[in-house]
Amino acid sequence: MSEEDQQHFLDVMMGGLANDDSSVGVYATRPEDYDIFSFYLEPLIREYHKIEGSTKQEHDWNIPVGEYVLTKIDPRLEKVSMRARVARNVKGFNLPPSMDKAERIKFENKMVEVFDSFGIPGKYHSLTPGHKNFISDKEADELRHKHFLFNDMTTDNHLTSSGVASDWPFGRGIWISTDETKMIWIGEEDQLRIISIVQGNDLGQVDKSLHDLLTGIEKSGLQFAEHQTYGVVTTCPTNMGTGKRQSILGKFPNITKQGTDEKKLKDLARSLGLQARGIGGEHSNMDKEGTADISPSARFGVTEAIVTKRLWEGLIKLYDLEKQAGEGGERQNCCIIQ
Ligand code: CIR
Repeated sequence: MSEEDQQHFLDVMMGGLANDDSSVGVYATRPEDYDIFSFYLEPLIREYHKIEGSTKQEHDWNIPVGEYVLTKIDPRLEKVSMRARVARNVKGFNLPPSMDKAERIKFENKMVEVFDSFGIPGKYHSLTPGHKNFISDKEADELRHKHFLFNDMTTDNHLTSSGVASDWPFGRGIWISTDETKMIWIGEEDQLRIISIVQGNDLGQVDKSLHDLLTGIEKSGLQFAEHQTYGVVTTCPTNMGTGKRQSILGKFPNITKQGTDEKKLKDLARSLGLQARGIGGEHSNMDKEGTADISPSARFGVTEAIVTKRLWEGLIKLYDLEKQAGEGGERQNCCIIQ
């Protein structure tokens, strides 16, 4: 390996080297890292997404509306916060860990041109000091309170040590549709996080909303970075493939013993191919009601449609375990994790 590549490899590993609590511990700094360092990243990607043998990423947005309806699991799940997002990075730009301040600002301005012309009514809010759409700290906090805007990235050691959070808050912001169901993050872990949040009970509705937004952006002519095997290129290898993460915010007071035993829910979720996070995202805590963000872990080797199906099937099992835990279910739960 050339000296330059050795330096890049160190950059890729930095998040893990600096944080003992890393679960993955790497962030790609440029799309080509996935080829240059494939000796390391390929096994990691296949292990995380549980891929045996060789698989090439396929896409399929054919997701039924009216089928994955949460009230079928429990009639009380009438109004649930459902979220789906895809991570995207744009061809011709470095990935966020190795962007410099000028590149971050250039990228943000390129996106503002897209927002001005892509035809979905909404507004861009910038965190970049001096930007024409700049919002104050107070306004930013209000957007965080509504769970729209991402947190101050400098509070996350994984993001600071890897360079993802560098130059904060330059080149960062959020576009929000007028009806507040669609949003686009600029300059977080990926250059773009394209998101839909719907309060309701039909998982297919949130997919439809997200796909409409994604298609709108694609029509603007932006070309996303794509890998011939791994699908969409993302900063964290856990998002390679579809880049799609689909979740609901659910309450699991019985499993978590009123939020005091998060680990129990995380372990159960893992055994079902799901991930349970706190409501503030990766590495955040759950509340006293055991409110957790539940999503399928795999994004590579599955299509967008399969991600939704896996969430649905996992939720059926998880809510059943929650019910059992409420019925003094230590007995039943004893046999789930083997
Ligand atoms: C870790 O290794 O724990 C962090 N780098 C985060 C890994 C999970 N992926 C993510 O947030 N996209």
